[in-house]
Amino acid sequence: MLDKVVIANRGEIALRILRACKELGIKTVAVHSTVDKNLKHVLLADESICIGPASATESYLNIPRIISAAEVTDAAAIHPGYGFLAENADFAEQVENSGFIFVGPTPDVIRIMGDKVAAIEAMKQAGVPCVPGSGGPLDDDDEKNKKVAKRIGYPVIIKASGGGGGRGMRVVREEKDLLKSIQATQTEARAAFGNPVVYMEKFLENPRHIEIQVLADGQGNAIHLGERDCSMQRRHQKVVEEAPAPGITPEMRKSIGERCARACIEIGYRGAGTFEFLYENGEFYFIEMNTRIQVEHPVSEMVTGIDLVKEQLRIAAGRPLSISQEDVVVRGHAIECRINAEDPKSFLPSPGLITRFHPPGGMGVRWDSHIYTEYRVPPNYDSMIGKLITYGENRDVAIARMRNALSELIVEGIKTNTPLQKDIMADENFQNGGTNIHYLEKKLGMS
Ligand code: MV4
Repeated sequence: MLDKVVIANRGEIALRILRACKELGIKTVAVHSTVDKNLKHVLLADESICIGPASATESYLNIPRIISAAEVTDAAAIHPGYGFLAENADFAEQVENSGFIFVGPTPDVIRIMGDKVAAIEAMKQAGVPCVPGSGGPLDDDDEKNKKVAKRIGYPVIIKASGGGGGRGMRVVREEKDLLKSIQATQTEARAAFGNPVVYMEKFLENPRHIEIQVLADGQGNAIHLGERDCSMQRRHQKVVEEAPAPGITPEMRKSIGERCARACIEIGYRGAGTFEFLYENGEFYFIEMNTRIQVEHPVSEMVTGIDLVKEQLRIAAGRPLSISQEDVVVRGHAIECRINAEDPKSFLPSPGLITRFHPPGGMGVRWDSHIYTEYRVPPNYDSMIGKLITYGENRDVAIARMRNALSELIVEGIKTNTPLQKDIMADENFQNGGTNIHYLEKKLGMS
């Protein structure tokens, strides 16, 4: 097993990684900014190094400082968590070139998945169902682009190849708007991502966002851990996630999951990964792949009993997958509510001192968070302060436990989105299951 791991992240995921390391007997190094010196995982780590000021560009995004921390502590590997440098191929490459193990896929695979046109092409080749589209970049031939759109059928969506996660997209409903929309998206993409390449897809009006969790060892073995439904979102920020996705049968799960696992083997994937799909009228359409551990990974862990972060570390140590597909059984139901330090109505961030804190508990309740009484939420980073996850033998039990757990959660001194989460859990349409990606924004617009 790895001897020592640098945790190149902060907050709840840094603590989550630390816990997995401790279970595996791996020593830990916390690297942190000045304002994060009292984070829970920093206090629990074997060693800690301050790598810079609060500004993420000078600390959690500063590649030389993180690699230097690995050097001075003589660590074996660096775990990037999510966000920050997790999907930065140059970082993964520099980590490897400095003689350390990057806990994640190879730099070339990260690079392919960061280029959405290349990612879609790779998945199409590997037999993963994709959205009908241009099948490559759009060029400057106006007549050709009009023909592509006509073949796909309006409405279409123009997306930036360097984008992803909802950045750099434009819906086009009629031919008269096509050319100026392509140009505008190209201009935006060049400015935002330094890459003007755009592509075209059929625009799906009311899909759900369903994603498949995979694990691969880079030695010819890959498995899937079923799906998560992440449709409950606002402005591309997920609010609630669950596993399994309502209405997805074991046969559908096996079919799409096995295609993702097979694709992992074909592209030489290593580590934990997520295939993002839009799901509409009973069909899955691949849109993007995430090459990191994701915020919502606990719901997959709860329904399969597999510790995804421990698996990441075992794979990074060069061990072949210890689990086979037959060992993976999706049982019961899990829901995650993201708890953010924000105003539940305006959604403005609400950093500051937590004056009182009581975590929820009880059977089937998991609280993944770094917060404590007297902890100060800094204004410099993402506003997520914790994840409340409940498990039950079925969805109704998971929801009932979530409603209890939310009512037990006490965070005082700052505002949180707990009231919004209580509203969602009490919502009849959520309770029925299967709401689409537009549901929450429509609900918030009405109320
Ligand atoms: C789409 C789409 C409809 N049709 N692609 C937004 C985030 C990025 N990952 C892809 N996104 C979308 N791509 C086609 N062909 C609708 C969205 C979309 C969306 C997707 C997932 C979750 C939330 C969303 C919210 C708005 C739009």
